[in-house]
Amino acid sequence: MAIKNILALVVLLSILGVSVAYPKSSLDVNYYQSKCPNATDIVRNVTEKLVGPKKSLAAALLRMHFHDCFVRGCDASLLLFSPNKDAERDAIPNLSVRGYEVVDAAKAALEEACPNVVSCADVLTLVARDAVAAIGGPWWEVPLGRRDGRISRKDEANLPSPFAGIAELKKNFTDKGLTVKDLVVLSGAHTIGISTCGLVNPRIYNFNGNGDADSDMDPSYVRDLKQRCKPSDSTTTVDMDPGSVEKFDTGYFNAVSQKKGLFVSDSALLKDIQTRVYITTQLALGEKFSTFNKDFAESMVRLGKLGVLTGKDGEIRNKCASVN
Ligand code: HEM
Ligand SMILES: *[C@@H]1O[C@H](CO)[C@@H](O)[C@H](O)[C@H]1NC(C)=O
Ligand SMILES: *[C@@H]1O[C@H](CO)[C@@H](O)[C@H](O)[C@H]1NC(C)=O
Ligand SMILES: *[C@@H]1O[C@H](CO)[C@@H](O)[C@H](O)[C@H]1NC(C)=O
Ligand SMILES: CC(=O)N[C@H]1CO[C@H](CO)[C@@H](O)[C@@H]1O
Repeated sequence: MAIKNILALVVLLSILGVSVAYPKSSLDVNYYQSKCPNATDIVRNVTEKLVGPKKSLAAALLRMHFHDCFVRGCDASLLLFSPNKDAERDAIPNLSVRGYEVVDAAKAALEEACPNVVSCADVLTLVARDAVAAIGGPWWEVPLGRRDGRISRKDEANLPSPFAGIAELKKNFTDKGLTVKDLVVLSGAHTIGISTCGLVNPRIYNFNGNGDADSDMDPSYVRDLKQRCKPSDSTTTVDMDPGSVEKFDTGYFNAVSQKKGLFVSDSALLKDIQTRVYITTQLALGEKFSTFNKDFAESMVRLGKLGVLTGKDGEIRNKCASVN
């Protein structure tokens, strides 16, 4: 009877998803301390060396990490290269992803110091953190121990759309286990970086089929954008936080609050009470007392945990562009 009860309990716990004998391995900031004690310093040194003279790479690397994590989890699937052009990096949202060379350089330096130890998924997560810090943005501890995936498929590269409204964005983030606060905080990443005109033009030329711009945009901002983005031009780039594209600050929230958010998905943050209040609160606190840096650090740690492979899952790739 006792044994039967214990068995019933074990069955019940496993139904509830509680693992009895094998606790799920989790990430740990000290994961490489004994395996490769210099790992984090090596990544930071390489990242600083490459991002220092080319600050625009910081935005590219931050976005690369986001795109990796949103598709199949943070497993470096975005870095895999396919000669058939059918991997994640070949999907439309990835066509403008830049900075692969920084990840490759960091990985190469790690392979010199400790071969086959540090995953590309961890390298990319660290590089994104170090790149943000290298331009004076926040710094945070990165839990480590991710392993690399072996699958990367173009048709799975579903990322939130820049034309998405607030309900869709909230759903996209909460479906991943992130919160509405994570949505507004992580959207603050658009305080750095650029976009191509191709994604902006539908919003400033003929948004509703009547030749007008989206009325959620400030008219003077629309005029500025039209100066830079001509209707037939999809490749010229525009700053997402005009005037401070390489500075990690609350400038983006200021722009959004003035109806100068570049995408529908940026303006959308004014259409939900929670996201709007977050923005107005950060602006009221001012640059000095804003909690944005601290909030960003916390949300990045959560983003970096999406769908990670740990323990015996996946592999440690030798080269980030190909499976072993
Ligand atoms: C909320 C949903 C989001 C949407 C719809 C969105 C959309 C976009 C789009 C369309 C671009 C321009 C790409 C191009 O021109 O090809 C962009 C750039 C960028 N995004 Fe997002 N994004 C979102 C969230 C995020 C998050 C969560 C992060 C990071 C934590 C991020 C970081 C960036 C950065 C840094 C850039 C500039 C890239 C560069 O300069 O190369 N975005 N985003
Ligand atoms: C870590 O880096 C330092 C400084 O570059 C070096 O002297 C030391 O040998 C490295 N340690 C290991 C275990 O590789
Ligand atoms: C990182 O760079 C610093 C400063 O240049 C140097 O002192 C340190 O030895 C480097 N660390 C590693 C592990 O390469
Ligand atoms: C976002 O939500 C929309 C609407 O439900 C859905 O069509 C789209 O696939 C979602 N995208 C992501 C990245 O989850
Ligand atoms: C930067 C980068 O590697 N982007 C790739 C995205 O996909 C296109 C199409 O396959 C590649 O040409 C780019 O190299």
